[in-house]
Order: sequence, then structure tokens, then C-alpha cells
Amino acid sequence: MSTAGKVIKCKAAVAWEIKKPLVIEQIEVAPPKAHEVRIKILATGICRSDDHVISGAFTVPLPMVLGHEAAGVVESVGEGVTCVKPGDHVIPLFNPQCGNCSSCRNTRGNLCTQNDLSEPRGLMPDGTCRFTCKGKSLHHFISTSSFTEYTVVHENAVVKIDAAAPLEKVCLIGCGFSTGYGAAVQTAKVERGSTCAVFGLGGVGLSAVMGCKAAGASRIIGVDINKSKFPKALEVGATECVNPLDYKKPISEVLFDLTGGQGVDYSFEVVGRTDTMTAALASCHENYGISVIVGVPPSASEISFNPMLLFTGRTWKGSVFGGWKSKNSVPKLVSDYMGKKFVLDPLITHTLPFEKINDGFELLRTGKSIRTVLTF
Ligand code: PAD
Ligand code: ZN
Ligand code: ZN
Repeated sequence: MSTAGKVIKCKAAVAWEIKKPLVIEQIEVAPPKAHEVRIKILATGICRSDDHVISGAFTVPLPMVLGHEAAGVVESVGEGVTCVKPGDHVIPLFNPQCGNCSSCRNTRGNLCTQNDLSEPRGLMPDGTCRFTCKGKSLHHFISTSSFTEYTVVHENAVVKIDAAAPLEKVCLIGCGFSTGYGAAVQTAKVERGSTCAVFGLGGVGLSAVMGCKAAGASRIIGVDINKSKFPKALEVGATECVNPLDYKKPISEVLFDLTGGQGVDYSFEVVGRTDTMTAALASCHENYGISVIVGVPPSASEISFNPMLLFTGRTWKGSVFGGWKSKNSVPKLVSDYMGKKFVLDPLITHTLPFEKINDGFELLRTGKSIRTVLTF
């Protein structure tokens, strides 16, 4: 029997409070309104950005259904939706692409003004929610919310992909892979023969390493305080790895020593800490070095740094979703994956049933996993 037009009761993991485990609840998911799409989620990764909400580092309105790195099948569409139809395989887009705003129209832009990242409201674009639980509205997470069997997104925040693609792998194209890989090839535009340093070797950092390698970097230095991340980093393209805890001097000086006093051409902060953001900046060449902030800064944090670091010519940039325009790029990235232009398997260390979501978060927090993919 078709569920179109009806409220769907299903399981979801609800974040009721910060610093508490998610709770698997039965929730109600309203039908999509005009220009909205209801998706049956079949696979979702656990990204550090979800954990930043639980830890309190990323402030959003609660209660909320988290999750944003996912893939699924369209269950039904609201009035006026033409970009997808029921049965289509799709990836939700945490960075939407409306096609009309200043960023969407600019060739260099990708952060659509419809995003819910910079000042999260946790609502659909019309200002309301599609989820309820025990009589309470649940907020949506960055235009997506994938820790649920069904979600509703705006049509600007979903894109159709190749139906042959394995959803339990390509869900990573919804965030971690595309973010890290794009930071290297798209935001930094790493050049052949260059030297790179990647701070943070989680799912996103390893994807940045892959991007540096694909761009032809000749040296890729992985930096992490958890040395158990090194073998995987070397496997996906790092040429060497360093642990800042092994040195008395600041890691930027260590990287200068390793590069004959020059600093690296490109550095990437893929941790989400202000101290590593300035360390990554200080690690790149004083004149033409480019440093990219990929890690999500803690809410309301500030950085003070010596402006001489920039005065001498360095470039400091940020990168959301790897600089990709999401609707245009996600289907192409899925095709590239199907064409074996890059791999995702090394990033997926664990696959768990959705109900074990809190175990998946524990694996991330204890540094034992790269990506856990939850299946439904
Ligand atoms: P992760 O937790 O899997 O990886 C972070 C890595 O950093 C771990 O291996 C840690 O051991 C390491 N680390 C921690 N502290 C330090 C330190 N002081 N120095 C060096 N390494 C350290 O996270 P992830 O890969 O899922 O995400 C990384 C960041 O990227 C995180 O802040 C996340 O919120 C952000 C992100 N940004 C975007 C975007 O669009 N910009 C998208 C997705 C994720
Ligand atoms: Zn993410
Ligand atoms: Zn836009």
C-alpha cells in the first residue's frame, strides 16, 4: 500500500540533549509539502560534525534528528517537484544548491544561501518541521537529517544518482569523501609535484590525502595525535606521518624542518580546533602557502594570531563540502566512484545496524573507527 500523502511512523535516533546518547524512538514523519521530497534512508555514515552537536561544540536547536551523510530512495514527492520521482536513488545535500543565489550563480561559490550551517535554525525552508515525537516537534539537521528511516528535505537539498551505485558506500559522497577530496582538488587546487600537510586523519582528512594524491602532490605529510591512524593514511597516499606529541617544538616548526625550512605548499586543518587551524596556517610557505580550514570551528570560538603570518603572503581559506556545487557535483562523483577513479572502501572501517548508532559514535570518539556506516 502506498504511503504517499500519509504520515509515516518509523524509527529515528533523537538527540534530546547534548552530552547524552541518542535515543531510538518511534517518530512521525509528515508527507512532503510543495517542493519537498520524502526519502527512505538506506545507509548513513557517522561524521564528526554529528558528534560536534552531541558534544556541544556545534550549537543547534534541540531536540533534533542528526545525520547528514546518507543515501536512500525517494518515497514520495510534494507538489511541483520535478528533479526526482519516487523510486529514484538519491543523496541528500547538507549544502543545498538552489541555483539562484549569489553563491550558486558565481562560478567560484558553493555555499548556497539556503544552507542551514552558518546560523542553524533546524527547520525546513518554510520555517516548520516534518518530524514529531511524543507530541514534540523535532528539528532538522543541516537540510538533511538522516538518522531516521524516513526524512523530508527540500528539493534543493537532494540529487538523483546512478541507481547501480552501492548506497552503503556512496553515502560517504554525501559528506566526508567529497569534503576532504574537494578541499584538495577544488578549494586548494593542489598542484602536481607540491608538498602537502593534512592535520587530522579521520574520514575527511584521509579523503583530503586522497585528493592531494590525485592532484599529483609529491609529498603528503599526515599529522595526527593518534598514531593508529597512520597505516591507513599511508595506504591511501600519505608519504609520511608525524605525531605532534612526539616533539617538544611546535608542529609548524617540525614541518618546516621536514621541508628544508620552506614549509609546505598546502596545509589542511581537518580536525575542528582553533589551535590546529593556526598551526596549519603557520606550517605552510610564508609567501605562497595556502592553508584550508575544513574542520568545523567550535561555535562562538575566536582565533588570535600574528598577522605577519598573512602579511607575508599566505592564503587562508575555508572549505564547506569541498567547494563543490552539490547538485552538479554529487552525481558526477558517484559516476567517478563507479568508474573506479577513487575508492571509498578504506574509509569504511565499520558497518552496523542503525540501532547500534551509539556504538558507532563510541568507535569515533575512541579513535577506533574511520567511518561507521549504519544500514537500515
Ligand atoms: P574524525 O574525528 O574522524 O577525525 C579527526 C582526526 O583528528 C582524528 O584522527 C583525531 O585523532 C585527529 N586529531 C584530534 N586532535 C588533533 C590534534 N590536536 N592534532 C592533530 N590531529 C588531531 O573527524 P572527521 O574526519 O569526520 O571530521 C574532521 C573535521 O571535519 C571535523 O571537525 C568535522 O566536523 C569537519 C567536517 N567539515 C565539513 C565541511 O564541510 N567543512 C564536512 C564534514 C566534516
Ligand atoms: Zn559530515
Ligand atoms: Zn543557492
